[in-house]
Amino acid sequence: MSDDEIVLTGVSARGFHGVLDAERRDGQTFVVDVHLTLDLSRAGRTDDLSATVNYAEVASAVVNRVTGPPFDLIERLAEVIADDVLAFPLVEAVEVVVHKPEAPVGHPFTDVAVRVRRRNGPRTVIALGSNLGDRGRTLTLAVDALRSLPGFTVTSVSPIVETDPVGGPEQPPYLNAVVVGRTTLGPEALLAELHRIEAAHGRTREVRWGARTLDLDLIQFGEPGSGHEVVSTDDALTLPHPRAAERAFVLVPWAEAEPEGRLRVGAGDSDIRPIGELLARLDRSGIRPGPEWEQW
Ligand code: A4P
Ligand code: MG
Repeated sequence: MSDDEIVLTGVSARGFHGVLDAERRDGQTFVVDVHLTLDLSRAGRTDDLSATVNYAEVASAVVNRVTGPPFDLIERLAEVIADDVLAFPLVEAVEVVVHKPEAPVGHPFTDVAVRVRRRNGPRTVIALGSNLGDRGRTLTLAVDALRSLPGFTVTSVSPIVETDPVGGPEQPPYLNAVVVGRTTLGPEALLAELHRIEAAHGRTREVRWGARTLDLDLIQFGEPGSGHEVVSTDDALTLPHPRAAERAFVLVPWAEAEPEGRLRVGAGDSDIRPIGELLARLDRSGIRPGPEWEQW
């Protein structure tokens, strides 16, 4: 992890967090400090804003959370701010301190605060598919579930595409999408969470069709070629997903979510290919724009 930091302290705004009625009614001042860990050497060399994180945007994200829907606990407020900050590109880790200097403590005091430190884990690509039920709604709920999954930070969501079914028995067209995120969960734990989300959102009476209202596939775990990459031939979890490279319904939305994405197609270093290159060989005629995402 880098030794460099951006330090933003004393961001203050009025919020309505707390368990007491008076706190919810009257609000109070919250003060937030954020330490972002990221490699600043490229920004230092190039003087280019895109090589770093814009701290004004971080401050806006903090203020949006402080002034946004109220939580009971500042622990929760700190957690969601940490999640938001980890979603900025380049951020490796974050420390968030939320101060509540007007808290109802019942005694003279100067300040009370919580401090959380969170790290960004390996980059992970998840493909979503649905061809039964209210497909767009199901995909939206699945992305919602990923956004609120502890240990998983969504960094990019593709548009939805509608796709002709590939393989299997005759079945209706799919809606597909791709979510790119970072996770501190291990690959097996993440797959178990994906199965839980499928079960919670995907299993209704349509089971008789033998198809699923929601399919969540783990396409890639860890940046290929990096120390985080997981390669596995285990049937219970094959990584990268063995059929991803041939599937336009995965690669088209992935390329929209992460144009610079790369996928391993074999064991060697030269087998890590830009997804754009893989896509160029595929027939995309069965892929068309899908509906907009429903409101989050
Ligand atoms: N499994 C192993 N590796 C993985 C992985 N990387 N990600 C195991 C997810 N699961 C993995 O999967 C069966 C088992 O695969 C799991 O228990 C898991 O431990 P499943 O999701 O229960 O079953 P499935 O999805 O019906 O089977 P399968 O073989 O994964 O099907 P696919 O390949 O996902 O294909 N056409 C279009 N246009 N769009 C689609 O989304 N999807 C499919 C399903 C077919 N045609 C499609 C689409
Ligand atoms: Mg599957």
